[in-house]
Amino acid sequence: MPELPEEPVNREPDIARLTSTFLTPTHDAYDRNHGLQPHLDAATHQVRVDGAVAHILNLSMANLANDFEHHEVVCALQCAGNRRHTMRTKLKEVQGIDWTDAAVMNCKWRGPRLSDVLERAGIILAEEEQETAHVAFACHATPCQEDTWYGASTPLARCLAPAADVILALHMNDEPLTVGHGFPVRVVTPGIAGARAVKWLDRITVQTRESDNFYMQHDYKVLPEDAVDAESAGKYWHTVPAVQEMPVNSTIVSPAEGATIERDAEGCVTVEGYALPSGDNGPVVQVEVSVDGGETWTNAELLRHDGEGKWSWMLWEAHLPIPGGGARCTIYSRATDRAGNTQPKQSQWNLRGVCYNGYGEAADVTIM
Ligand SMILES: Nc1nc2c(c(=O)[nH]1)N[C@H]1C(S)=C(S)[C@@H](COP(=O)(O)O)O[C@H]1N2
Ligand SMILES: [Mo]
Repeated sequence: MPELPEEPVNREPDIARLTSTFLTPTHDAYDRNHGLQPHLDAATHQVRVDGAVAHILNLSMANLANDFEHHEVVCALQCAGNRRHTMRTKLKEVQGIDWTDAAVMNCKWRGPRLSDVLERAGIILAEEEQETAHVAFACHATPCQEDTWYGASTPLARCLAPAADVILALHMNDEPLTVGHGFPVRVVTPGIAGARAVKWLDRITVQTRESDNFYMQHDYKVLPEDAVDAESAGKYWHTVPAVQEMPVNSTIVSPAEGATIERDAEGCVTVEGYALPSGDNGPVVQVEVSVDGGETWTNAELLRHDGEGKWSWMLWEAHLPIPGGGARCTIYSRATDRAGNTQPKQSQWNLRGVCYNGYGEAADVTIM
């Protein structure tokens, strides 16, 4: 495996700061890297489109900027390991970076639609093949910790559907991409785990199978509960599907776990957080909050913002009457999306700690 000269950049912002704005400013967006960040030259960089296509394309950044209509999408982009800390502390130890709840960003992206680029290349697969084919995305510019390149893939059907809003992003929050977030071009796959949003994109391949990159085949999978170490996980990597769509989720940002808070003049406390829809089932239509261990639930107010849509997160706030005088409580949140998917109290433990979507929780809060 490649040995890197330094550690890749992996960090998440302060959660209260992150949720203080609907659109995440670029400098507050989490960073997740399996290798060092390459500094690419937009003047010479190209994206090759190949595989089962009639015309191989070598697209310069000028081609991507000028030859296709540009499309804008506001979407939540989250690491599949977001909330891993909750899984490992509530359920059982897992392997992976100890992300809390801020490995998620809600940004505005702009660039050509992947479906338009694929249309220009011309797919040459039979209809039955198209149903199971994938579009593989790759970055060969920098080696990773577990592979010599980074890659992922997403089903072709989704990449061809204009409504799925898969784009080759040249802009993030109205500015050219920063180096850290994939300059000069990255894939943005709304509703799908961040691992598939390949940065520093240099190749798009239409193929009948998934990407064979390490991070597609041997990571980012919800392994069964009896996979408890590398050895017992071994037999599952080839049978368990790679994570694509992320589950419905919510988290409590304030009050923080262990906090002591004052009730207001009406004897209420304010609870705040964010919520995420599952896959393409957005937006979130309801967030409920409980201050009595899940016995009774009260609807939170969903805070509306310009630019919101089916792919974006929802910030929410609830004012709840609650006994004071030093009483201790655990506060829960649970979100429901447009398709009726609701968070479970706890979700399945898995070795890599991905896709945790149990109730949002602020434990041990003291109410004065
Ligand atoms: N080339 C490349 N693309 C990548 C990665 C990477 O390590 N290399 N990390 C992936 C993962 S796991 C996530 S969660 C997102 C993180 O995007 P960000 O760094 O812009 O937050 O990028 C994805 N794209
Ligand atoms: Mo990730």
